Amino acid sequence: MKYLNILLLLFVVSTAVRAQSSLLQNPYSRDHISLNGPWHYIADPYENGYYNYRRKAFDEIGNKKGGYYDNLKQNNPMSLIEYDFDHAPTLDVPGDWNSQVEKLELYEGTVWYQRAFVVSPEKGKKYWLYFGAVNYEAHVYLNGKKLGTHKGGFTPFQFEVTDLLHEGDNFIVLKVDNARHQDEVPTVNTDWWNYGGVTRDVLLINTPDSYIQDYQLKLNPANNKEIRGFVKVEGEESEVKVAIPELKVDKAIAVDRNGYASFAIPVKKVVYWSPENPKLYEVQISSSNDMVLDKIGFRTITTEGTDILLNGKSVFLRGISMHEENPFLPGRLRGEGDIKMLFQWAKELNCNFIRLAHYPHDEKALKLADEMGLMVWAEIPVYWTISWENEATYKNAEAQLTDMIVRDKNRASIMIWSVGNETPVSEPRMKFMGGLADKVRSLDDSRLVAAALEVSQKEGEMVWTCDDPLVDKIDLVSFNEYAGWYWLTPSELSKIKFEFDIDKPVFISEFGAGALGGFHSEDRVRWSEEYQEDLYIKQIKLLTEIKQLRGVTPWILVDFRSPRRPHSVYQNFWNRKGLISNTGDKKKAFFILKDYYQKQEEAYK
Ligand code: GCB
Repeated sequence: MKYLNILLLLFVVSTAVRAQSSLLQNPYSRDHISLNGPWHYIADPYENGYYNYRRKAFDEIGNKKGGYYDNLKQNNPMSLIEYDFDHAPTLDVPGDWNSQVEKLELYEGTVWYQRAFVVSPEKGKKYWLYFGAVNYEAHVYLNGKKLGTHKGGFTPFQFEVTDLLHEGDNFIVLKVDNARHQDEVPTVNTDWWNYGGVTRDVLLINTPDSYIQDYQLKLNPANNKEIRGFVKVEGEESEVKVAIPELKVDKAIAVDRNGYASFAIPVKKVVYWSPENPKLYEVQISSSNDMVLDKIGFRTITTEGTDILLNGKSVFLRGISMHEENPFLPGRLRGEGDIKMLFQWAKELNCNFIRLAHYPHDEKALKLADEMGLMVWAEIPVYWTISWENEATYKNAEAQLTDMIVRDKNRASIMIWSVGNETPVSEPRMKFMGGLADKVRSLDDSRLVAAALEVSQKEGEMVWTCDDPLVDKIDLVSFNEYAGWYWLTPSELSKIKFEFDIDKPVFISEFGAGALGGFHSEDRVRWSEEYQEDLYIKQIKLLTEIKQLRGVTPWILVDFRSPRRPHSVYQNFWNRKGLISNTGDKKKAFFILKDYYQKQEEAYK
């Protein structure tokens, strides 16, 4: 009997929560209203709004008077309601809470968000609540009803809400929890601030009842005179159309039983996307009653021996790593203007490539990279020591990887999917990371697969290499090395060399040194701009000796906040490896790298 009750309870709980629907491709091109702006919030470190005093979730016991998601109002002066969203302060969405409210700077735990909105839902349409990203775990309620939960702080999720919207007044309540846990992705230990909150846009999207759910257009990696792809529709449709007016493509394609229309369209004169000419074509995808517009670039990226070939031509990736953080807030980037600021700095540095570390950045960043001509390394937060043997952790990482690829697969700028950063070699980790690399290949054959691995010393010599067995499964010998900072000093760099005996392009995904902007020292002592400058000079010398080297993304464009960096004189909870300080000033090393990149640009013309 007891088991039956538990089973029944499980049934009630699971049917009460809606399944998340497959992500709508290109949400911004759909008819939508923005739910950005001020949301009321209540910080709830004890999760009072979720559990009763016996620590039972109100959700599960069906108690309608406890959960904050009921958003009760005190209409009667005698009633006892111990929260009140309408009089609670507000947080801006998008935005993390740490940078908006001083008291929440170091807070990790639950914050409730609430906002009201008015709609007039139209018959015959479907409605979707879309979240660009919420860090880390979100429980979502509309008009008091639970839509579901989502884990992962950097990927989008959505719920269909057609039959839950009211004519007129509606309200959304979110429970957002950014507590760190060992078995999550990322895990408890990182070198960045754990910014919590609704950090990206919230949209209420509507589509026709039968609608275009997803699509992809790309060059056939083996034939650059053919555009391949698919359109996926939901609902009764027998045909879809793909049009690229500038290429005179206008093709009707039959939809199969599963809603897929696959195509291979020959094209004659395509102008290929490249950093020098980031050509994007307007693409129209339409069904009998739906239409989505996009701007898509066409290019191939492959490797041949130690070369990386963009549209068949050898390139050198003049890159820089960056976090999704605005040093002036300081906090998560809050919009296109913020993203543009970072990308323009990268352009000033003569970059043609950016590493969006260590997690998927805002989808708007990828659109901007497409437009600005910056090639991209995109990554998931499989960082340092993940719980390699936990099946649920793997599933979580794989889901984040899949969502990133599904979201961004039409962005020509993305050249490389990275499955993780500095993960320690072991059998279980090999299985985990190898599984992720296989997953990428099963989802996308038009990009390279990589990971930021670690450097290794050859026995008894001052010779360094990367002997991580994961190299066999990926396309680059890509690794981080902190010679001159965590080991050796800049002046000792002349004693070492790098050697690689594998026929793949070598890519250095990180090197760097910390410098406090404005701190100068003729003796080039640690934390001075001169130390960092010297390290860049010596590193570049070392790099030029690696004949297989095809790119670098030094660490990092701008100083960023990190709880791992408490030194009160030099750090003050900032990682100081930025080439630009947290006040936006360029440090001396910026100009060393800029100069090197200018030369590399000439060399690869
Ligand atoms: C690394 C990590 C990066 C850190 C950096 C550092 O290897 O990949 O996330 O911030 O080193 O500054 O130590």
